[in-house]
Amino acid sequence: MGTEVLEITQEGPIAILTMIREDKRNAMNDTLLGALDAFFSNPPEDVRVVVLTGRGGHYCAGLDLAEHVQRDAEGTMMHSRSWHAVMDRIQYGGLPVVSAMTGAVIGGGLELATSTHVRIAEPSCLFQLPEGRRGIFVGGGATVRVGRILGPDRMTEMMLTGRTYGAEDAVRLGLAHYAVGEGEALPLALELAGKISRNAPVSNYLMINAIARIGDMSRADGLFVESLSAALSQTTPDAEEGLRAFLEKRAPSFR
Ligand code: 1HE
Repeated sequence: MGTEVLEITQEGPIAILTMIREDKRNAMNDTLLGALDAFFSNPPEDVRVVVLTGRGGHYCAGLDLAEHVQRDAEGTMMHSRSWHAVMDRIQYGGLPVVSAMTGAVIGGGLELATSTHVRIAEPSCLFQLPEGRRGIFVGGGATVRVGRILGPDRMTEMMLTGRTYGAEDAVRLGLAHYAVGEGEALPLALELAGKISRNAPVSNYLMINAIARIGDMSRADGLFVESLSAALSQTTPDAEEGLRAFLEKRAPSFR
């Protein structure tokens, strides 16, 4: 499985997607974006969780700047919208995604990371939004995703100064959830992906869809959608199995 820019392997219910443009620090060109889109548009049926990582010591160095300069305004807008579509598919497509990050998590790389649900950072990680230094602006969803994690004020300062955050800062700020030692991101990602894969699929679906969407709603609307989500999950056969398994002191067996 996979393409020349994205290696795809599978270990049981876990798909491992590795970006392999290492000579370009995994910069995101249209081919790589298309390969991610193709996977998340039509994932194998037996995949429950995805681990996303980059080869060569870097997660993703952002937009491939060599391709960017060739677009006019209309083309750039459409290109930005195509990023939004892919990042939305990753965030809301239904599969939990765990990012194992090293090195550059820069620009579009941070936009990609923040569309994934669990983020693990090694000491080499560099979190940066250097668009101002390149004379451009973010276009892959950062104002919404990074802005909501950091808050607009801190994101503005991050972009204005072009500062770099490391792994520990990233955890403190919410850009990552775990800071681990060198070489430990992928093993932890696989361990967490295993745990996530053993949850009921509908529960996972609601966690990655309902919570983020409720964050965009008023309090009253959010509480209403929470009740609907509870009704949906608690009336499935998996809920019956999950509750019975707990009472019978055994591991649940979900669909
Ligand atoms: C690239 C890219 C790229 C590396 N597009 N080619 N992103 C950036 O502004 C980040 C730009 N990159 C860097 O700051 C550095 O490359 C790194 C910190 C990631 C790595 O440094 P280093 O010293 O290990 O590698 P290098 O020598 O700088 O780069 C190695 C090669 O990768 C080199 O190509 P080569 O042909 O000379 O070997 C670089 O040109 C190439 N490379 N990064 C194209 N990004 C939807 S809007 C999103 C807007 C953005 O993402 S803006 C942020 C873009």
